[in-house]
Amino acid sequence: MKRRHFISLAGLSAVSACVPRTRKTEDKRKEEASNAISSPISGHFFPALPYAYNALEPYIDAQTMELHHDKHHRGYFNKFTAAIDHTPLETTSLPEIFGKVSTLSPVIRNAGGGYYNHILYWENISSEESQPSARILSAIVKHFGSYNKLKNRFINAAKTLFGSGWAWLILDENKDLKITTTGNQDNPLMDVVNERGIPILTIDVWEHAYYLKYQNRRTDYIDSFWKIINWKTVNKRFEKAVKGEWIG
Ligand code: MN3
Repeated sequence: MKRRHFISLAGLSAVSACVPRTRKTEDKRKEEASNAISSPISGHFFPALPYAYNALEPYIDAQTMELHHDKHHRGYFNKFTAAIDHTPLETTSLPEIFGKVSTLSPVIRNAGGGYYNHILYWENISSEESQPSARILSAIVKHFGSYNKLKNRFINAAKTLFGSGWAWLILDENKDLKITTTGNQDNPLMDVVNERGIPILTIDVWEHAYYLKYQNRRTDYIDSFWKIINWKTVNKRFEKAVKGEWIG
């Protein structure tokens, strides 16, 4: 139940979380499948990367992807499940946890955010070309004026965020699309942030997401990110959000 709930929250489907999007060897598939683990207590699930480490070259390099997924993201998952397993939170859904995170231990906020945010991040980039749906484009024009204005504002938000954190496109409770940023591993589902909403698109601008390839050139990384957005996933998240799947 917990895993099903979480997948629904993340806007993923069981199929898209498991099916590799690029051709790879059977050994590679087996190795990556063995990377996917779940907590036997809470049922929270650490998914394998949905493509090969090098799938996003030259935009994001394989070494960054491997370290980012297998070390950073897995570390957040391990810390989060260690903090909630054998506590009343082991049966609490992620949106419920995030909705009262201000009352919980900082490790829940930091590791829980890191666990959830990275799943969205992997899923909203891809080597496959895709396009915004007509429905999200229409909402983008309504709220931002044009696709290019959304792009410029999102890139600028990510570029100017001071320190480590994330930039987001969200759908708020009034069903308005908004761009927002969060520090550290906070996300828009948390009761500690100023602008809350359902995540539609996100970029990780911690230095570990880009420093090996781009060093201090965060803007170049953000420009590359924009070229590999997986609009199929973003379109799906938008559709779920407009149906009233308001979380938190
Ligand atoms: Mn990261």
